[in-house]
Amino acid sequence: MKLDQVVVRHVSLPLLHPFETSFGRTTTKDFLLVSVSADGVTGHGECVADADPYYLPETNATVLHVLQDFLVPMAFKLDLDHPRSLLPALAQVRGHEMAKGALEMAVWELWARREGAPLHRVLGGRPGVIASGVSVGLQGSVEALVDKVAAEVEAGYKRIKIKIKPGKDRALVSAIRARFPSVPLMVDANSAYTLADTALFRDLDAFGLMMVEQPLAWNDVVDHAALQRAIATPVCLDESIHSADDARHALELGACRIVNIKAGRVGGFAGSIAVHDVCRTRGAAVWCGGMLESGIGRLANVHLQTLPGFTLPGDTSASARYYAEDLVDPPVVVSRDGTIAVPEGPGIGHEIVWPRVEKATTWRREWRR
Ligand code: OSB
Ligand code: MG
Repeated sequence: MKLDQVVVRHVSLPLLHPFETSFGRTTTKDFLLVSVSADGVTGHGECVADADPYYLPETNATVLHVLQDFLVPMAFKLDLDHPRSLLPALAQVRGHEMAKGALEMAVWELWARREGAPLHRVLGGRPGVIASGVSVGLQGSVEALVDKVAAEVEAGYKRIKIKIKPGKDRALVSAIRARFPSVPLMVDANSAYTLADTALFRDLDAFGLMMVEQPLAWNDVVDHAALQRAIATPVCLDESIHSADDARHALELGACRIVNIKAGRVGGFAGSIAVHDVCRTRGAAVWCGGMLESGIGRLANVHLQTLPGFTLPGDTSASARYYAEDLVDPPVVVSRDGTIAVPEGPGIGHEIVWPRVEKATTWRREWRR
């Protein structure tokens, strides 16, 4: 398969509620939507880069640059036998996993549509449902957070993740545990702490958390290994893992026991499958992270987490928690039992509502082979 055309749209969608983490507050989701065409069929991939480099170094601007000047010209030279061949063919470009991932996921989606198959089938997953969890951002007060968590527990979500940062940690966990002694609960620090905070994480051991996600620096595994040795709660890595080798190194060092897989952070679906396989072989659980995606990226996440190693509920929750109107129809919905149905239609499996995409598009670039 030779790609004929690549289109990149910059899409700006207002969030229903601001989402706050230790690295900042997001009120609008600004992302790049990559569309690839071959022989009259088009597939789509949602990029997970943000406008700013606060989560990881890539931004929408670096993604555009790397796609335009390197990845798209390289991809136009290929004759692909399968989407899994794309990521290795882009290896001359070091890093830039989010740029690679957006292009690569669009190619898998195109491939699935060509086959008339749902994405999960070409990825090697299964039909059915996936277990849904939520990520709750930092709130204005402890009471507001507990109320928010109560609403999500009530809605049926199978696990609750809360964001923490220095000064907003113990008290939040303690208040939630006082009200919900046994709800599956975890925290995500987005790299806000150092080894000097080891005592805090020892204290958190008392709350029976499922895991603590990325407590230390985004580019560190050595200190995470020291922290994991010092605490009972499993450490989960997010920001630190960009490839199967990163996962292997982290597990080898004892830096984590669980890995959060975001396809866009590991170069796309082939990278995700490779991280998944490394973890599965070594007995480490994985789950699927989220980046506040629109329905396009959200559905890609739904399909990905049907692979057998995704044994823990992920961060894929209902579209309605984020957007007044999603870009896909139907939107992603969560049942009363905390599950999401895996679509059976071709590709991501729900219709993309193009008038809504066009309305939210602020600029567009297009390249032809
Ligand atoms: O660290 O998992 C994270 C959102 C933006 C950036 C980083 C993260 C997150 C989330 C939200 O936790 C997950 C979601 O609901 O999409
Ligand atoms: Mg995280």
